[in-house]
This record gives sequence, structure tokens and C-alpha cells, in this order.
Amino acid sequence: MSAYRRLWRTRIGRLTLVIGAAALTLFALTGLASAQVALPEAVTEQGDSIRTLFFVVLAIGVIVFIIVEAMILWVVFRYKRKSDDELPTQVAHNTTAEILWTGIPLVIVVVLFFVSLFVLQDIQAAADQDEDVTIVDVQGRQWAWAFNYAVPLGTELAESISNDPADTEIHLEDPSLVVPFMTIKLGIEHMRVVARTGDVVTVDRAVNGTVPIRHAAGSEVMRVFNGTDTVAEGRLQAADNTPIVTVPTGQMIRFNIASADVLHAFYTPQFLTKLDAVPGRVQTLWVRITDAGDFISQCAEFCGRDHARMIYTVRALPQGEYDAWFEEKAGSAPDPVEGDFGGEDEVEQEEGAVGNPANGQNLFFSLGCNVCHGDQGEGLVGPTIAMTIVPLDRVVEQYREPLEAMTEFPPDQVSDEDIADIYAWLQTVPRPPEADIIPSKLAELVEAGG
Ligand code: HEC
Ligand SMILES: [Cu+2]
Repeated sequence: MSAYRRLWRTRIGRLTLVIGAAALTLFALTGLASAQVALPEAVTEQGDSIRTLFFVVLAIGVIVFIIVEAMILWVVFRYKRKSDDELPTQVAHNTTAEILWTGIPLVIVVVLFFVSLFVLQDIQAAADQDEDVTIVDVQGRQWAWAFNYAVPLGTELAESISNDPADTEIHLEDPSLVVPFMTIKLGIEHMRVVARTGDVVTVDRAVNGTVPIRHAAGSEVMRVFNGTDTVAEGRLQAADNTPIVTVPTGQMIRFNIASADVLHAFYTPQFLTKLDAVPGRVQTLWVRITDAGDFISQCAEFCGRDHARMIYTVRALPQGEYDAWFEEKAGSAPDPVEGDFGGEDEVEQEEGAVGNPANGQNLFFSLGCNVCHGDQGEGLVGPTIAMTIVPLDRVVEQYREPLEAMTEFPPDQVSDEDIADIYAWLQTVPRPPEADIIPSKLAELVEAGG
């Protein structure tokens, strides 16, 4: 200790100590880099731009900091009071200094303004007209994510429709291509087919959190399919057990981000950017991913009780692997359906089933069951629930007190009758082939209990 005290007595010694302590502190702080306090490596072109901008700003900041601190220290030591009767020279005005301390910051701010503007343009730029683009419709809702993709249905809109959500009757060049419960897409708007009478197709508009917009005759009609994968079924919490959105590397990707209820945010740290999912509008995030891999992501806008469960994974595959994945997921278009369908009376009712299946079907989508169980109850993050063997009273219990990761539905939100209606509808929906069944713990429990 006394060695330091001796050093502190001389001016040069004190300077050495102060600078030494500062250097040690900075050195200690470098340890934070490995603790992920630093910016993650970017895996997108847009993220690279943001990262570069960050370091440009940081470098300017560090240079300004060092100069200012050095000057402060210099003034403190150079002009400290040496004796009581000796005052330093008093300076009242210095035009050069004033021009400098106004001019230099002005130049820095103007430079930063333009650099940021260029980066902003860079990261908001859409794909070129002739470029191939992968479009993923992202839907956030309390408390899950669904990732939808679309393929051309092979028909066009025959007459324009307005942006009025009450405008629900549409005409297609070939209406037989739409089948019951199918979700179609026009522009960015999702619509669910609920009925068809003659060639009038009745749709529920702006589902999945999209907004109603005007569509001109001749607009291409797409068939939407849920492309959400999961690492393992039945759970949402664990980071290795999340919904997966699959995308290609190298290609421009357009994420259309929507919310069915409250604010959520689509946030992948390695993209170095995040975008809110805002109810009533569809936001666009463009990225071009450069590195293949799985990137753990998380809803980044507090959205209620189970916000922490809204983890998801962005899986970037090389183009070839992605194409194979897409083809398998998209499957083939369902066979055309002749004649009318839909409306309350026409939904087939299994013998002995209770409840109103048409109401059940509407509830299934409006409550967001499809986000976790798939549009046909085929199972996704949650188990397969089409034609379940679990009896209705046990299913009611599941809504009120879920076994594990399912959202809880109290009676004021979904009545017992509503549950019976959903159950009735699910009993009319064909089960997927045995190989694709997502196993149900509840069914196991019920079977074990006899
Ligand atoms: C956040 C995702 C999520 C949502 C939303 C959700 N579920 Fe579930 N559901 C699950 C999971 C996961 C399970 C497996 C058991 C558990 O974790 O509670 C499950 C289990 C079930 C079961 C028991 C099935 C069995 O055989 O084991 C039924 C029935 C069911 N859900 C119906 C529904 C209905 C109907 C809705 C809409 C009102 C709904 N779920 C909404 C995730 C969800
Ligand atoms: Cu959220």
C-alpha cells in the first residue's frame, strides 16, 4: 500500500495511478463480451448494416469520450490552485473555441444523420421486382405464434370486393376449388371459407389478425397452410421445444406480421432488429439470411400472463432443403368440392354427437385453438384433437385446468355449451393418418383409467 501512497505524492505518479485504474476497469469490462452483453453476430444482410452502424456510432462516441476526458484531466492538473494568492489568468471570450465546439458536434450529428438514413433505407428496402421472395405470414396471439405460408390455388377473383369486412360474398373464376374451412389469401388478407351456395363463396374476412382491403377482379387467390413445425409436441415453455418458422437462406424473406389480439413483437436477436405485431395492421419485415441455423427468438413486447412462453425458433435452411420442406408441407391441393356446403344445417353431424358443430367451428378459430392444434385439429404444438377418444367431461376439465402448456379458458370466456359445440365440430373432422398423429397425454390417462 505504501508504494501507492508514495506514487500519489507526485503529479506524474497520480496521473499514472488514475490512468492505470481506468485501464484496469476497461479491461475488466471486456469480460462482458462473452456474457452476451455485446451485440450478437448478425445472420442477415440487414443485421450486418445495423451492426456496422452501431460500431461507427460507438467509435465516434469513444473518440469524443477520450478527448473530452483527457482535456478535463489536463485542466484539473494543469490549472489546479497552487497557492492562495495566485489566481489563474481569467479568460472571458474565445471565438475560435466557440466555433470549434459548435462546429465539430454539428459535423458529427450531420454525418450520423446521413449514415443512419442510408442504413434505415437499406434495412427497409423491399426485394427487387424480379427477385424470388419467400413470404411468411406471422400471427401472434396470446400466447402462441403461427407461421402461415401460401401457394396459388389456381383461380382468380371474378369480381372486385371492397375493404368492408361485411362484404363477405365473393366470386371466384372456379369456386369448386375452395373446400370447407379452407383459409385463402388475397393480397395480404386472410379469409376463411365458411360456405358456398351455387358460385357464391361466403368468407369470414381478415382472419389471423390481417386487415380487410380492397381486392380487384383478377387478383390471384392463394391457399394458406400452416407451416409451423415443432421440435417436440405438447410443450411451449422450454427453449428446445418451440414452434419453428422455416425459411431459406440467400433469398429475400418477407415476414407479414399481424396480431389477433394485443401487441406482440417479432424478435430474433441475430437479426438485430425487431418489429411489433400491432392489432389491426400488417407490418412488414424484410430480411435476407446469410447463415443457415436455428435461431431462438422470443416475443419482445409484454403481452400478458404467458408472455414468457412465446418463444419460437427461426430455422434457416439452404435453398434446396427449404424447397423440399416447403413441397412436403404444402402438400397437394384438396380435391375440388362440387355442390353447396356450409351453413348450420349442412355440417355433417356424427351420430350421438351433442352441440352445434357450425358454432363450434367458428369458436375454434376465433378463440385461436387452431394456432396450437392446427386448422383441422390435426395437432401442432398441442396434440391431435380431431375425433378424440377423450370424453367431453374430461375435455371440459382440460379447458378449465390444462395439464401443461395449453392456455386456460375460464367459463366466462368459453361456456360448457361452447365446449360441447367445439367438441361436436372436432368429431366431424377426419383424423390425420396414424403416422402424423401428435400423441395426447390425456388420451393415455383416459385409457389407463379404463
Ligand atoms: C397455446 C397453445 C394452445 C391453445 C391456444 C389451445 N391449446 Fe389445447 N392443448 C395445448 C397443449 C400443449 C395441450 C396438451 C396438454 C397440455 O399441455 O395442457 C392441449 C390439449 C388439449 C386438449 C386435450 C386433448 C388430448 O387428447 O390430450 C383439448 C381437447 C384441447 N387442447 C382443445 C383446445 C381447444 C378447443 C382450444 C381453443 C379453445 C385449445 N385447445 C387451445 C395447446 C393449446
Ligand atoms: Cu407476446
